[in-house]
Amino acid sequence: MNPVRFVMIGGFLGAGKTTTIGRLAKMYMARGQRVGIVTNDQARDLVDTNNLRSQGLSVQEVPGACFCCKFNELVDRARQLTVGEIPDVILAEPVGSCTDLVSTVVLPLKDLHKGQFTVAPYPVIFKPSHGLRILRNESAGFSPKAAYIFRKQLEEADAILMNRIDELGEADQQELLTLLEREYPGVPVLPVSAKTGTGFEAVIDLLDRNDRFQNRVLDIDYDIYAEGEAELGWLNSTFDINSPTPFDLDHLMTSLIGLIADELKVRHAEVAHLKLIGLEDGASFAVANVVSSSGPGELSVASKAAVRQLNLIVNARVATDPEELDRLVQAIVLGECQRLGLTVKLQNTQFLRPGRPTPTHRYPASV
Ligand SMILES: Nc1nc2c(ncn2[C@@H]2O[C@H](COP(=O)(O)OP(=O)(O)O)[C@@H](O)[C@H]2O)c(=O)[nH]1
Ligand SMILES: [Mg+2]
Repeated sequence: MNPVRFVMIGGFLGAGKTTTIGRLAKMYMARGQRVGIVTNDQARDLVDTNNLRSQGLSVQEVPGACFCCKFNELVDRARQLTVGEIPDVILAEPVGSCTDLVSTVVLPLKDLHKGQFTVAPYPVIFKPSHGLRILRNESAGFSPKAAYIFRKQLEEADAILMNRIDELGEADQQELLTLLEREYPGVPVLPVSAKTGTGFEAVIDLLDRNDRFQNRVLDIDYDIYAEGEAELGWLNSTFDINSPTPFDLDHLMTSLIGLIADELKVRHAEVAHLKLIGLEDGASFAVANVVSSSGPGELSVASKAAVRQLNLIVNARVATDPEELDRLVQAIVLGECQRLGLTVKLQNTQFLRPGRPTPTHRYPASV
């Protein structure tokens, strides 16, 4: 068996990793390659997994902690994708608040599993909404400890994908290029839009390269990293929604994301990423996102469907107490469904402050 290409796409919460992975998967498939995907977060029922599976992609999930702390499970999941039809490429999405991934994932994979995988260069997606403020040394809405993670992620990148250029003005793009060049000298910056596909030929070319990469082992303070992680409360809730008559799925998703985002704004709780997926039994689905408190909620995947039954999943990372976040989300979902005459039942909810990362391996230098 030929080694499988392992492509990990890094970047902060809400930077555009899942959108990028969906797009890359289709590009690889268009050139005749088979693709498998591994997603990762603190628990099960991930919006991203459901989103990518709903696009017809083959996805395995590593829940419970980040790839670095679940390295063996990452390798197992990647191997599971090779049962049956062996993929040519595995696309992996780490948790958006995780860093030090070169040392804890890329280098161990290259060293311990070199017969099975060849590891592509490691690109990190730059998120302009928080990133512009962080690079200008302004407050991004959360503490400097979470901003520390944001900076460290970029510091270990083989290339920086400057995302959302579809909505960045010329002046902001220029300023960002200057700031990134100053902060991360010598690191290639690729302007892209995961939404429109602009710049993605260059991303594929980069990922195909086999020259010497993955040398950027971080000098990192795990105390600050752990405190930054813990600052961003984590919530995962699922609801069953039913109605005797069909209701407009996109309308419900748009109103829920708006209501939750507005309430968080009132409480000055900065959103790193808030995402909802509404799934009708194996048929229609819609996805809604908010990626910062300064931006609007958006329906990123519209279903254009009227449904009677819905499984709603809410995943959130917000700079606030996770228990309060849980109460707030439940109150809004229950209240809005009641207002619309829908029956709603909470299926499952989990909330936490992520604990200190304890990587399975940590390689101090390039292998
Ligand atoms: N306008 C625009 N929106 C984008 C782009 N890339 C991602 N998004 C949106 O940003 C949000 C978060 O994207 P996602 O891929 O889930 O981010 P992740 O948390 O890094 O996986 C979604 O609403 C996407 O539709 C882009 O290039 N342009
Ligand atoms: Mg994602």
